[in-house]
Amino acid sequence: MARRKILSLSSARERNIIKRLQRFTVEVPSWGYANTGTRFGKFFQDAAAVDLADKLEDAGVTHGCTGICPTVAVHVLWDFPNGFDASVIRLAKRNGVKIGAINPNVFQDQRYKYGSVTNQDAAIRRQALDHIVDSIEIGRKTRSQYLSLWFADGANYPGQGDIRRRKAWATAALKEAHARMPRNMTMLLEYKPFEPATYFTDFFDWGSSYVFCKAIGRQAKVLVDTGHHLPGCNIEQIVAWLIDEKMLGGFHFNDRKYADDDLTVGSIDPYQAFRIFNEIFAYEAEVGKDLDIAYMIDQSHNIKPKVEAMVQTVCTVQTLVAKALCVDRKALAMAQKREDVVGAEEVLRAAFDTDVTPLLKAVRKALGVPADPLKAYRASGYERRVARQRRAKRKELGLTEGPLRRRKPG
Ligand code: PSV
Ligand code: MN
Repeated sequence: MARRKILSLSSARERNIIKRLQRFTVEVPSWGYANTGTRFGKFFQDAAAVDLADKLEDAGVTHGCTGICPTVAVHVLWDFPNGFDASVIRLAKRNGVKIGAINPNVFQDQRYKYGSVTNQDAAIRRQALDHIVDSIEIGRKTRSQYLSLWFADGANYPGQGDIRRRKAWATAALKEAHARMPRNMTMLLEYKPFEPATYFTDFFDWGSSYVFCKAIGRQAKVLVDTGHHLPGCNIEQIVAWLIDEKMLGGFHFNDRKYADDDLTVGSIDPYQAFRIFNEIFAYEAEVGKDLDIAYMIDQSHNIKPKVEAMVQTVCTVQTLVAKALCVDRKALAMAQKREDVVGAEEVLRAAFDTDVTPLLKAVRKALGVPADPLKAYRASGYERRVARQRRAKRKELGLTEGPLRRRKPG
């Protein structure tokens, strides 16, 4: 059985782990702070963000507690419904964060019923491309490193669309977008096997994103959303291949049980997230430098309080990163060489079973954040305060979304 290890923090190896943890950051999504839910409805929360200012405030609090999420991904149409206003850059700064990945939205307009960049109508493809180019311009102003693309394009019925022509249209549009990007911007191309399309999606798996990226240009890379795979898929193998091909652009972390459930990272299968991080740190150990990839969270909670859920998620990611950094690479290599199958697996399990609390304490001390971020956040009274403020704000704006008041019994 794998033994539970307690780290002493005295060795050079442990000091290196702490340093790597200090450099590790993960981006939060603005949409994780708003009232969101399933297609069957939303359960509204008073404390949920009303607008981008609230989202940035929540992101600032998340970063303040954890010290490792200095950037916020934005979804253009959700966050800038009246157009982009450069004052958000200052607003973000005031909250101690920066604008991160820019996510265009080419899936909500009625004209995209039969596709956006894959639509047979050239005018609709142009509309989608124009929006992506506008998003690139926003990214230029906010100095964002990433343009993050997800397409709902697909078909619901066999025979509905010409698969190869759609592929060609998407490639042409994204090549054009790529040509408009600043040199320091990376285009992240996400995939998803189904939903909302049910027969096929045009960007359906890592292979399709890889093929698109290769055709689009050097600044296009694959984005792995951990919730976007068919059951049983070996995600860490995909990650290892993409690393090896220098095509891994970033992650959208979340967990899933049945489909794209948007569950909290590690709530269902923490060992899978650990195995993904293990592939990343195995490569970093081999080449002696950090991989340049975007670590991002993509979760929208219908039930959990938003900021609490985000702090919990960020801490879970950090814990799993710490565990993956504890893998004894030399012992693993030796076990693999000897074909010691049980021994090799035990090396991984020992790392996964390591109590990383002392490591996390040391890292948080160095970052100047509370030793227990979730506890500190809960004790801060932030949620109660913003619930009051945002209730009043909704009333003033005439917004009806808000939880039903509990009736007094009897
Ligand atoms: C689609 O399911 C997705 O994963 C994309 O990343 C979107 O941008 C995001 O979710 C919206 O919630
Ligand atoms: Mn995603």
